[in-house]
Amino acid sequence: MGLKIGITCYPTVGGSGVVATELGKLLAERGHEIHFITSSMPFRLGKVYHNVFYHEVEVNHYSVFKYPPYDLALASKMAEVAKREKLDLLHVHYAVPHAVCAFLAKQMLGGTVKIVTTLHGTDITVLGYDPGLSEMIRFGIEASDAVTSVSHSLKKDTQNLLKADKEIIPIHNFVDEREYYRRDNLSLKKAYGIEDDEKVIVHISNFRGVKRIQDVICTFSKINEQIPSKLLLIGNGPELTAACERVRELGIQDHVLFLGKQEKVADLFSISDLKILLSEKESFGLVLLEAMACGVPVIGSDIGGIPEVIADGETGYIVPLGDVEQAAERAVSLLSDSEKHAVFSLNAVRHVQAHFASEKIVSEYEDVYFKVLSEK
Ligand code: GMT
Repeated sequence: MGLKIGITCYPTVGGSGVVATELGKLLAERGHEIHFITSSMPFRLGKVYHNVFYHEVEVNHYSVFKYPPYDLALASKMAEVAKREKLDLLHVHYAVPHAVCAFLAKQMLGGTVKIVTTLHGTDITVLGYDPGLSEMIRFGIEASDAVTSVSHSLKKDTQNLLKADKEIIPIHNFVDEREYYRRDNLSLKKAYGIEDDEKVIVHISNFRGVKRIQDVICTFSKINEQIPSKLLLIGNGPELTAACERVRELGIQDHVLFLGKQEKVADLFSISDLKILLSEKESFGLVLLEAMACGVPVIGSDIGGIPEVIADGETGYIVPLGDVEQAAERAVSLLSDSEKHAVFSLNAVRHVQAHFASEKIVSEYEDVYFKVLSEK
């Protein structure tokens, strides 16, 4: 039976917006009717879907309010769309403010719509430490009909930090295999001025402090001492200026390419030999999955959900947080052994297919939907 589902996410935040969007597309392909309710268009659908709709949350600016009331506008839009379109459920990504807004919308409707909340990380591992917000986050979780988390680690963090009395169902992230696969892209490598014999290391993030960009640069510098290589830094964010400075200090500016935000990252993974993500907080690390799907082995820190994504010693390596020596050592061992690299690359693709296939993960979300709808 096709369901009518409202989806709300932060359209510009990154991984959570990508997962919410991709999930909506794949659910639509399975015959569900999808209504995105967000502040701006969260996606490029790539084609027209007759059963995907977008409802923009507009916030009017009134001089009496110091801050525009986005949360109220969102709740109101959720209630309006749910009522008019007869939605079965609202699937919100992030507990605050989205689960709380959905609860308000549900109250406005007399309880006729179900709420499924997916926790992505920042709402728990960053905002959860804010005493001014933690009670509200717990409320959003407990007011939901079902709660999922993108990793077992995030489930544990949520339980430890918020002591929320609610079942949390871990559902891992996924990638759309039609987009994330390795393609022949030698001309792109050439266009960037990268020599054939140079290895390409890639890092993608929003350059927030938790991503520890300095560790990425330091690791690369050590790799580059032993192996001719280039570092692709993709994304924008608060630490970017400091990153540029560090690159200059280390005298490796000819080896680092700052590419800014990019959309077609599968094309960039296709010219890459290694992906590194050395964050201090990472509930999942969607970029690791995207890289592995494109046959790129990965090195990640031993925190959060990263060990659930990387098969250590098979698809890449997990290294202690902050241990740039070990990260560089592992990278050099992999990049200097072409046979080993080829095995890791194949393992990476297979690992994604076996554990994070979109078909499997979307079915897990559907099971949650049907379960909440079967309950009173
Ligand atoms: O990593 C970020 O800063 C963005 C953030 C987001 O909300 O999009 O990413 C979180 O959700 C992603 C999708 O589930 C996860 O892959 C990221 O690991 C998670 N980020 C953190 O936990 C820091």
